[in-house]
Amino acid sequence: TAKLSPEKLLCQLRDRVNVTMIQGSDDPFDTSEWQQYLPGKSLSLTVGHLGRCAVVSSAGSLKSSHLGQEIDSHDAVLRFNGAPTKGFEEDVGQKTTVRLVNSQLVTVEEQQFLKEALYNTGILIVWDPAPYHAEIHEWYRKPDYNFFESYKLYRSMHPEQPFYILNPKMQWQLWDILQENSMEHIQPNPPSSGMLGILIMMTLCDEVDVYEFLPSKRQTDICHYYQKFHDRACTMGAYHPLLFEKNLVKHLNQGTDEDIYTRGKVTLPGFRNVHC
Ligand code: NCC
Repeated sequence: TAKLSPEKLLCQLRDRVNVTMIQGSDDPFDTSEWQQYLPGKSLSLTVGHLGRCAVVSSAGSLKSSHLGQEIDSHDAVLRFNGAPTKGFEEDVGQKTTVRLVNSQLVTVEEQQFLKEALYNTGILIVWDPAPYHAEIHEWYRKPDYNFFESYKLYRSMHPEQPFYILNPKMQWQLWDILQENSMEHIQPNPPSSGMLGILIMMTLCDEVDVYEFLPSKRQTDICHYYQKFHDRACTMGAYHPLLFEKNLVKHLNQGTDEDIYTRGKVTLPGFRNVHC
């Protein structure tokens, strides 16, 4: 299959990927118990109209980037999993508007998740790998990590902090588009938190700057800017179709190659500015 033009691809993403959060009216969640836990207000109402947004990957190449001020100049900043700002402000900034976490972190690292202050800032969103195009109730019975009890516990400890569950449908709608636009066969594993976060911000913002998802000249085997751990799979992907995600994002970039090289920066339009 031939690759779609960037314009057509943006339309496919806008029209076929349904970025929604689980609501109290969604089938297995429409119980009185879940009504107490799920946020009453929608995500878009909670964040309001956002202009320029930044998505900050957790890549080691953010180290010594001095991008902190530039990142904080955005109206909203999305970060991932346990990526800290404290002590790294110079390179990654200090603003956190949304934090997207995977269900593994919420369950396997539950103790840290429940006690570490870094999770208490901004809006939290958790996602879990669902079976390919599964219905919500099928996924609910068999989540990849059973994070629901931990979610409820966190909600009762921090009732004022907005905390959403990403509707799992979107991961496979996005995966299908990744597969259709790749020459090779992709393993049927869901996209990375990075790619999901980019789509979330494209639905909420006028414009999205993504930092160090496409690696700059600072590219390194160091997995995260906040850890000493080395693993090339972090940048290239092993479980997640990271390489295909990065090719797609490169194809959609409206910024310059120079910005990728020096700042690891890609600029994408928000879906409300995509005209099909
Ligand atoms: O490492 P992780 O991702 O938290 O990184 C968040 C997103 O940043 C982008 N990234 C990261 C490192 C790197 N060198 N290059 C990058 O482009 C990716 O887009 C990535 O998604 C995840 O996607 O949720 C992931 O989570 C970790 C881990 O579960 C969490 O950090 C919590 O501890 C996974 N690592 C392991 O399971 C060991 C990782 O595979 C995917």
